[in-house]
Amino acid sequence: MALTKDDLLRMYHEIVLIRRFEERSKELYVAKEIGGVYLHLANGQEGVIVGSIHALNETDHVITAYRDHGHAIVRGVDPKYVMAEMYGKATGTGGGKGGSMHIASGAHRFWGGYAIVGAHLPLATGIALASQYRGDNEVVLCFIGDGASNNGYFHEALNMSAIWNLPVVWLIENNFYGMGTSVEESSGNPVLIDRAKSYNMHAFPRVDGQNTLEVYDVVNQAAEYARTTGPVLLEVMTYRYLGHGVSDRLYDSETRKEEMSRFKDRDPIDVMAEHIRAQGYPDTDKTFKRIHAQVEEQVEASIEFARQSPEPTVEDLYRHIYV
Ligand SMILES: Cc1ncc(C[n+]2csc(CCOP(=O)(O)OP(=O)(O)O)c2C)c(N)n1
Ligand SMILES: [Mg+2]
Repeated sequence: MALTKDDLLRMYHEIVLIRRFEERSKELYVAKEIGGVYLHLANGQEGVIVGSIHALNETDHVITAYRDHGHAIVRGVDPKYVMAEMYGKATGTGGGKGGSMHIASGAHRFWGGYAIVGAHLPLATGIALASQYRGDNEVVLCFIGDGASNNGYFHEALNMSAIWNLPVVWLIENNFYGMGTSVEESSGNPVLIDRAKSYNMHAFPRVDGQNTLEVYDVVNQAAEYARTTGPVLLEVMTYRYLGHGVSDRLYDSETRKEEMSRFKDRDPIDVMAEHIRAQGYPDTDKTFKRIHAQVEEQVEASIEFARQSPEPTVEDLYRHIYV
């Protein structure tokens, strides 16, 4: 499907929004306004989130790990509810009980936000099985860290999806590291896309994650394949500009400096801006300026909303539990 001018500007807006939302979250976490043992940001990886989720239908499903703020926002959750969740407030997506790693919204078919590495992969298989069983033609987009691809869940979930021809797009977000361990150090074969062969699963060549539109295009094809034929594996190459979590330092070896500058030279915001400029729309720079100003307002409003929101009550502690 060809993207319109509005689509392109909306994607640009979302990339900038996630970047700014997370930059401000980092400041608020360091200032201890946002609590929790971890805060994982996707700085540098926004193009993967925006490009892939835009390729889905509204009725499709998204599930991911703990680096999850952007996924919720692109799925349509108002950033203020994401921010309120990070503040542990009653107005947050999980009533303040989940925090940063557990953003979810069933209404948006965004199923979270999981902290146990790889544990959401079997859930993706289950969501896809339900879709197939009901015959409602919905696809599941499941994000997988490169580190998570070495976890047992990966094998079990992908294998089952292959056996049952389930409608899943398995998307490995290869940001080169799981915490501080590189893919080369942790993987017998560091070309992760090769794993599709183990399951006789369809795969596409590696995707450039800094190019939002390339991600969009490939996920579009992959979702179509999943909808009509069966599961598919993607490996999207990207890079995180910060440490694993906000409290972790980034080891500044020569290798990392080289990788970082190579990826920062092709930052997803710049690559998208260049693409939009190349369309020759009138007043593009003015439009960008307006978008950045809107983002600033949106992010500050979300912080204000979170600050003003009530804390969960003691009674809330007893809600949404089994026993
Ligand atoms: C089962 C399990 N083992 C270990 C951890 C600790 N841990 C948290 S994140 C992480 C790295 C995962 O890396 P990756 O899958 O590449 O995702 P990224 O952080 O790069 O997005 C590890 C080992 C965990 N949460 N769960
Ligand atoms: Mg990783």
